[in-house]
Amino acid sequence: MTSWKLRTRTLTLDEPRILGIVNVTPDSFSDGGLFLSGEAAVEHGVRLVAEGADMLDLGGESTRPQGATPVSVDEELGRVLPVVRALREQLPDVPISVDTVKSEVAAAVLEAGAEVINDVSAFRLDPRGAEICARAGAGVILMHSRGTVSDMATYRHASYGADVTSEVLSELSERVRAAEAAGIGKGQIAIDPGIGFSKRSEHSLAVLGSISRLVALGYPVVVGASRKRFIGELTGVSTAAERVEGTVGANVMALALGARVFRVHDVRATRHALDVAWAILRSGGER
Ligand code: HH2
Repeated sequence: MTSWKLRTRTLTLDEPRILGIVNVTPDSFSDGGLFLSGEAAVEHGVRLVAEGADMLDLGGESTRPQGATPVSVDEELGRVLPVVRALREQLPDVPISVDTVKSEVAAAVLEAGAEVINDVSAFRLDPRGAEICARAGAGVILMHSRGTVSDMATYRHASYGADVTSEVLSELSERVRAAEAAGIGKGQIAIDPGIGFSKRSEHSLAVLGSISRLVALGYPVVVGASRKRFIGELTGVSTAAERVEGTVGANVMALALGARVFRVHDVRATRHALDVAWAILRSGGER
């Protein structure tokens, strides 16, 4: 898969792509409250693009492991819609993705110019989102998770047999089939193993280590390892915002194993690392 069809354009994937995270939330696990005002969020997005982000992912509802607080449609829209509009104006060439599980939010942000809907439930929690994305021709990220917004990043549903990746693959494939049945084109879909979502560290490591099995499904693979708990556990860094080196290591490995889109908070470090890793991979003739 060398490209990904978004709402009004196509993103080529012949080089690693970085999705910079802009959390317009009071409670996100590593940067909650930092960019809650619209102005701060826009400024942050502009900075991430200057640092090398190819796209921006805006989120108005956290899924934090300590139990996220679900927000209403109005509240979520109040957070993200002004930021989508302002970024469209200031950075018309940068595709905007919105991280939401609500079809009403998806409809409004697509109308306002978003190119991608990033649904951490892969339209499991609100299947109407798939129809809305199909009608708009939007790009979608279908992420593997189990449970609700409040508990999907906890361990409540983190029980797997010996082959974690097979279970993730089969649950994700079911979501891909549902999305395609709703009318979303194959070329519009990217898939994401959902690092840390209903997964203990050993589960996250297992799916990352076998990410080539996701790549083999034929959809672009997105990885969201940024600052997550398994990195804290492996490095002993308890403060999430200080996990940049571990994040870079995870993303470089995921690139080597075939992932092409990297959802990160720390754009500058990731850009430099992925560009160097990619140059090495290409010089060895791998793609
Ligand atoms: N992880 C988070 C949120 N959205 N989307 C995709 N596609 N993949 C991910 O791994 C992913 C995601 C959690 O990270 P963050 O947005 O920083 O935190 P919070 O959910 O607390 O806002």
